[in-house]
Amino acid sequence: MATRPALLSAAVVLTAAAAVFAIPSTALAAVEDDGADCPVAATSTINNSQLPDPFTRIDGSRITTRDDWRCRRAEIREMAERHVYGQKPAKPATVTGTVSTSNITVNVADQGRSASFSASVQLPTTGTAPYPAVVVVGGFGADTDTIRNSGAAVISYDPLQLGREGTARNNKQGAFYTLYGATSGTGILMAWAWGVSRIIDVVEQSGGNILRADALGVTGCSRYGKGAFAIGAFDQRIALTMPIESGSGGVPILRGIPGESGAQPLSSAYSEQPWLGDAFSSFTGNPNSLPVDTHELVGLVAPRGLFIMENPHIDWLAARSGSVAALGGAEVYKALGAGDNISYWSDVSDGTHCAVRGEWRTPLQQNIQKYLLKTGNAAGTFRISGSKAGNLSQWRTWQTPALGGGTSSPAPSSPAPSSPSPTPSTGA
Ligand code: MCU
Repeated sequence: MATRPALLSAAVVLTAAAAVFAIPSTALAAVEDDGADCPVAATSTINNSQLPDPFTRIDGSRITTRDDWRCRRAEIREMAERHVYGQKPAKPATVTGTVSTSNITVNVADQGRSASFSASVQLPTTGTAPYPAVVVVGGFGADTDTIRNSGAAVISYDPLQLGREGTARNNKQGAFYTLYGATSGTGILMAWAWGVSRIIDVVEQSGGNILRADALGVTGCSRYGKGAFAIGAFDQRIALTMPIESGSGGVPILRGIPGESGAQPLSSAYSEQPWLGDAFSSFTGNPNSLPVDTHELVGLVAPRGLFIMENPHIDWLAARSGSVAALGGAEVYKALGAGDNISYWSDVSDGTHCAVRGEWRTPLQQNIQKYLLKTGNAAGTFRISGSKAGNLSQWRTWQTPALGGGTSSPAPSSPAPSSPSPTPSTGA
C-alpha cells in the first residue's frame, strides 16, 4: 500500500490561508494532494442505485464549510483509488530530469529500482517564456494547433511508457511497474497519471525558465481521455483538465453504464486493457455497490478548470452517463463557489471519434486563457446534446449544501442557492 508523505507544512499553510480567504474560485494547490494528511476510514461496499452524496463523509456526517471539503476530498480520492483505479504512490525518493525547449526527461528511483521516460515539447507560436503548457496524452484527438496558437506549449506524452497495453493483469509493464512491480493492482490509467505527476516534479525543479509548473493543463481523447481525466483528478497541480470522448472508465457515471443503450459495458472496459485497477473486478457486474462514482471524480478536480468534451453520435462512448457525471460534479463546483469553472460540451455535429472539432476551438482557447495564461474570465458553459442528455434529478436524493465560508462555523441557515440545471441545447 502506498504511503504518502505527511506534507503537513504545506497542508497547514493551505488550511490557514483557506481559513482567512476561503477557497479562491480558481484555486490551484501547490502540491499533488493537499489532503494527503487527512485520515480516511476503511470503506465498505454499499447498495444504492443513486449517486453517492459527495458531501457526506464516510462516517455519515455531512460537511458544512468549504474548509471541510479538503478532507472530504481526500476520502473520495482514497475511495477512488481503493475501488476503481488502484493506489497512486506518492513522489518516489528520487525524481530528476531535464526540461529543454524540445524535450523533458524524467528519471525516477525508489527502493533500489529505477526507470526513465520522456516527453517532447513544442513551444507555442506566441508569447514569451516561461510558457504555460498542456500535456497531450497519446497522439490524437487534441487540437494542438489551437493550444499552441493560444500561447501554451504542447507536452506530447506517450503514456504507454508508464503503463503498457496488451499485458496480463499479473504482468503489467512500463516504467511505473518497474518501480512498483508487475503484479501491482494499480491500473495503467493511474500509472499514466503518476507519470505526469513526475513530469510536473521535473518542471518544478527545473527553475521555471522554459515552462511554468503553475500553469499546466492536460488533454487526450478516448482511452487517453480516460487518462486525462485521471491525471487531472489525482494531481492538484494541474490547472486545467480537458478529457475528450473518454467513455466507460472515464468521465461517465459507472452506475449509468449498464442502463445506457450501446455503452461500453464495465466488464469490457475492465478487461479490454488493464486501464482500471484490479479491485474494480468486484464492481463490473454491480456498480451500485461502489461507495464512490465519477461525479465525485469530477468533484476532485473542483475548483480547478475542467472542460469535458463528449461525442453523442457513438453509443459506445456513453455520453448520456457522461452528462450526468458532469452535472453531478458541477454541484461540487457550485458548493465551492466555483460553478463557472466547469464546462461540458457534447453538442457537436461531426460523429467521427476524436475528430478535431470547430465547436470546441473557442471554448478551448477561453479555457487556456482563463486557467493557464490568466488573461481571460469566460464563464463555463454546458452544451449538452439533446440526444444524450442525462437528468441528474433521477440520479440523486441529496441536495447541494450552502457551504459556509472558510471557517469551521456552521453553515448559514439560508437555503442553498437555487441552481438552475444547465438546459440541454436542442441542436443535435
Ligand atoms: C473510448 O475509448 C476507447 C474504448 O474504451 C475502447 O473500447 C475502444 O477500443 O477504444 C477507444 C479508444 O481509445 O479509441 C481510440
